[in-house]
Amino acid sequence: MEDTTRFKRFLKEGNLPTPWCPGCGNGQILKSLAQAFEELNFDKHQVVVVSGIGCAGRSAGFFDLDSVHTAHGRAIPLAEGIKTANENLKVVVSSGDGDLLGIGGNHLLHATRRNTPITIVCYSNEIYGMTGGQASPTTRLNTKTLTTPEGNRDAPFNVQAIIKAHNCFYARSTTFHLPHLKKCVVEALRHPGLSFVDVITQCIVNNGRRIGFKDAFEMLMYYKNNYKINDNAEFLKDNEIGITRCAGV
Ligand SMILES: Cc1ncc(C[n+]2csc(CCOP(=O)(O)OP(=O)(O)O)c2C)c(N)n1
Ligand SMILES: [Mg+2]
Repeated sequence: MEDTTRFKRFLKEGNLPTPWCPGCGNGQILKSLAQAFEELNFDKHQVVVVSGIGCAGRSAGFFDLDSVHTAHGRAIPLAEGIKTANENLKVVVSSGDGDLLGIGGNHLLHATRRNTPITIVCYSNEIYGMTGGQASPTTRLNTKTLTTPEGNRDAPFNVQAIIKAHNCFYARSTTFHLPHLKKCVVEALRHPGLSFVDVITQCIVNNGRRIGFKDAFEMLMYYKNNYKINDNAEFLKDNEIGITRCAGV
């Protein structure tokens, strides 16, 4: 019988529980990453995980691998440096939307331009979670946050368009669609160039409650009902999750 617990070899179980709030989706993403490493039968010495700052930024410390918890917004250039120094490593960035698209946004642009062969997993809770729920680059239009009490007036970043502008790999999933999320990470890790997995995840404490969700379960049910899987699209619609096609790869 298949041993479904083998993914745990990639995690520091002794450090659990994580500091994340009850109901937070980050643990599911952490687990999906470890499961994807296991599915690809990675050697522990072959993988490095890099995080920036924020709730999601704490994720690197829970991997029983070489990992770095670096400065805010600097996970991508650090990962590129590691990859440049040792191209045999699988270098995975595991960090938040604010970290990767806000403060580190410029690095993301240039990493896609270079198509550096790293995998970036973005914990997209649509706010700056750790600091209390300020608007982030992924906050939706008209959404109330700590810094936009009357609703966000700015449209969110079109992350997909940015990644695909340089023909890098883009996939999107949610913390409700766990088998799909793992599949996205596995395919991203198999991709020969830069790959980006956009994971929509619930922050009930600093986002969900403010926008009317009673608990994390309601947010997950919203993901279930709102998102349809499309794994064969050139470009995903707003209500779709999936693995997009990459020309020539
Ligand atoms: C240079 C710098 N600026 C600001 C901060 C404050 N800060 C800490 S965490 C954080 C938000 C991180 O948001 P995100 O990357 O979305 O992660 P989340 O907490 O939502 O998982 C900010 C602004 C910091 N630590 N360093
Ligand atoms: Mg965030």
